Amino acid sequence: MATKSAISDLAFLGGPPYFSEPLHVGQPNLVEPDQFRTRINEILDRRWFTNDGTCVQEFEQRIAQYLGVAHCVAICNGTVALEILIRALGLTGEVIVPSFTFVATAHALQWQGITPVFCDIDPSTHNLNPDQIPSLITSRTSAILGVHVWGRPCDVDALGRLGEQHGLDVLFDAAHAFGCSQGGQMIGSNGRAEVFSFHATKFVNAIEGGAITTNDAQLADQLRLMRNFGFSGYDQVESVGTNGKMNEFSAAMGLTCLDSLQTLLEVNHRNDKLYRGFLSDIPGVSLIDYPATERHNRQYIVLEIDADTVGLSRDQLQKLLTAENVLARRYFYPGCHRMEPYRSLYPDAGRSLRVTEALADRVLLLPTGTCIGHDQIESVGEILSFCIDHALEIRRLL
Ligand code: T4K
Repeated sequence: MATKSAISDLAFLGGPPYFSEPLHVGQPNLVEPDQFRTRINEILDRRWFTNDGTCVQEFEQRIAQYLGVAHCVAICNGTVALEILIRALGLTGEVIVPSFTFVATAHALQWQGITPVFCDIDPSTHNLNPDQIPSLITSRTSAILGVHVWGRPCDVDALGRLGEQHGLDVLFDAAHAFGCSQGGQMIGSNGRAEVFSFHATKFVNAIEGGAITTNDAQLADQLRLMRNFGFSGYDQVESVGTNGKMNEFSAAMGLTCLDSLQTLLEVNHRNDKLYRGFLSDIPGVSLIDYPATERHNRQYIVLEIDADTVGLSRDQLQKLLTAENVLARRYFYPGCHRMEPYRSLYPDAGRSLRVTEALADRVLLLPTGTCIGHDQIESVGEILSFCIDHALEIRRLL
């Protein structure tokens, strides 16, 4: 580690990087590698690698139980899970969705010829603003797809009411929200169904993985058929389907993470508290809040940077941190509507997405998880403070 006493010590300005190894946003959590190895050996011995194997079934049961939902259908990743759900619900035409989300949410719709209609968000929750939705509903609208961004719940009641009033399906992208609650109930039972991601970077990871959870038995049956080419038995195909199956090795990783769930929660909450302590006195830098009465995974350390107060833009801060090997990220910059193909297809979308665009310029994520501890978090805080204390001089040199 190299300490900073003058701005020429900053790695961006030629000094040595503070950290010799990069700190990532999203380095996978694996607390008990030996448990994973044991499971892998058992899978190898069983010679059953995919197609609704023992580990996948256990993974589904444990998730359903933990979330208090009737059905969990494991899928190979969150994106394919969204695609399968969208098809199973028979969505068509247009679907209302935030632009402030990972691009997979929009792609899952566009991939199936459905137009994502981007809706602005509430600046205090970063989630869909229900007040903006009625003006976006047309005769082609078939659903509202909410995203629980950072695991903070959408206003599910308001979205549900809008769905009822306008005859629209309501479904949720809960990719960030495993282990989070809404109104005291674990996220997983809202709307027609909810979709989780268990990508390697997620709170609970299955290397690549996803799941759809629902209380609708008929829908769950349909999802199971669709993820397996429509097969209901040997040589028997009921409907068009795809290959969305989760394999046993992924489920083994998922189960191993579920075994460590309590530790993962404690580590993330500890890190969140440490960051709050080390960053609390830095003017212009605020860490987003989580509802105090809800359960939350604290998987993301999300800062909002007020460039005017800080004296440096979010992007300048990101560059300074990256040079020190703190790989801070700008999720979900620049917003789906400013990415292709949406930018070309809907060039005017930004006019009604003012909050999204402003937020996309402010948000910066810092590393957390089991690969980072007290000293590193303190150092990240010190680097940020140092840069902001010297903002004027640094800006002249950038
Ligand atoms: N909906 C929402 C709201 C989502 O956020 C996502 C996924 C989805 C749907 C779709 O679910 P999946 O189909 O992915 O299951 C990452 C993830 O790839 C993506 O899963 C996630 N959201 C998104 C928010 O973040 P990137 O492009 O930022 O990931 P990447 O590869 O840069 O990894 C982040 C950091 O983690 C890197 O600095 C390196 C480190 N890393 C990563 C991997 C994979 C490791 O150290 N080891 C690893 O194995 O998208």
